[in-house]
Amino acid sequence: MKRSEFLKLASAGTAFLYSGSLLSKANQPDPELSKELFGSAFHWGVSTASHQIEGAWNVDGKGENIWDRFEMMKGKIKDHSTGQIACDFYHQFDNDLDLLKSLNFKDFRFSLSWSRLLPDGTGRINDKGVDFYNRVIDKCLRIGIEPWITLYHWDLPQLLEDKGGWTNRDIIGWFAEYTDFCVQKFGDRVRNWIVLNEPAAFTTLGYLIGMHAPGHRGINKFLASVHHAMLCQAEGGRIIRSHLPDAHIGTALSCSYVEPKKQLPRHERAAKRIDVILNRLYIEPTLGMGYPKKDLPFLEKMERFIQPGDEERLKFDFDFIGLQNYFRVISRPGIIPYIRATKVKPDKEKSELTEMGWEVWPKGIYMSIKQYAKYPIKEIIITENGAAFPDELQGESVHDTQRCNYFKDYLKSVLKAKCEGINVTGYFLWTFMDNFEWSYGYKPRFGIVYNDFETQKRTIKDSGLWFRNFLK
Ligand code: GBH
Repeated sequence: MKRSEFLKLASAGTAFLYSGSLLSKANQPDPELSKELFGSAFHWGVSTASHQIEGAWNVDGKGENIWDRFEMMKGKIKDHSTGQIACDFYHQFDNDLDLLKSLNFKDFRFSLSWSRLLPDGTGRINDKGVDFYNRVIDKCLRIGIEPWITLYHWDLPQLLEDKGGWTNRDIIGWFAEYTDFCVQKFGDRVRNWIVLNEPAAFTTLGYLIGMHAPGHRGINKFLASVHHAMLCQAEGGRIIRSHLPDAHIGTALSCSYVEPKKQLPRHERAAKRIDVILNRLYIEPTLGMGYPKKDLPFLEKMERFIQPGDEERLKFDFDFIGLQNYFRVISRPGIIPYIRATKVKPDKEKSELTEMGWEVWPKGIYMSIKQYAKYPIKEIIITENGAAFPDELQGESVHDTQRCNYFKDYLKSVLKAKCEGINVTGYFLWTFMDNFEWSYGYKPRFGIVYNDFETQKRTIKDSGLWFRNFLK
């Protein structure tokens, strides 16, 4: 029997055996894990993003964003869905935050929708948008949950995209205005700020391969968007710091540990190039190391977007770096233009894969933490980690055995890095409830809470129950 079939059968078997009982086996405490082992100051949270949960896309004065537009184009979203309603968090947040509290989480990461606050991207203010986030923040504080704001999680106002979006250097000014505005409105109550979410993803997927909004393809668009995103990353940090000297400021980077398929120089060089494009490109300029051109020569083309003084402007001394880990990448030499390397597809006979086709490999998060810990980073926080599996709602339960095991194994791996002395200070899982998974629509479910998108009924999955118990 193939391992993947075995795992499916095994999890179905477990679900069957334990259905009806409150705690399924996977939901039992793990003897090797306790929250105390992570220390009493450790942050335990969930991560979310505005466009994936809020819905209310054209309600109360919100402006159009690039995803609202992209979703209307034919064939962009796998199940032809949109984020127009999503989890309707805009109207349900009060109950949702109570639910989060009941699961014993103390930290909530969410992003602000730029076009809900400034519908045109700059200038005109939407007071109802400000009210909404005020209510979310105040609710968090009232029930003892610490809010963590992400300024940009991919939903650029469409009017700014019409002017070139991330490819237009003016975005430094637009983003500065937006950041300044948010900090002035919410900085009296919010201490934790994350400037960007995964610049690697929104530049690569949005401007190089066109799989995400705004759907562009091209090397120059990509390089321009990277440089401008890196300038905004640092500029955002500076603006927050200037208003809030005591703020806890970070940015969230996707990280994938990259390995060569074979121990051959050609393979090793290919792996190095992939490592640049997935990891190093987004952290090294921030640390004042410049762009890693030596290991990926086509980055020389970035030169045309660089202006005098940019090297300094790219730097910012973040309090923490958010690491988001989902999979490792095994690479070999290949024909992808410029990068001349390719990712090797994980073998589903040999490894467990998630619904996204991502390999479950808990050691990967440990390897990534180790890799980033070599840089002079003060504090590492896992700002996302999680998995989609084909969940089934059975009455009032979802026996997501695979997800329970996933979290336990990844947490052990995070703990290992922490025990080796690396300053990992928090873990935010992806994600609170099933939501709009970008170009995949609603099929992949990443939540520890199941959402019925017809009725907006939330059901705590076994993984949610496991966390409730673990965080007690
Ligand atoms: C996160 O992206 C997102 O922050 C979140 O919104 C999303 O719902 C969640 O994960 C689940 O997908 O190799 O060119 O694709 C994680 C997925 C992993 C996508 C790293 C981009 C690197 C660039 N990202 N990947 S590329």
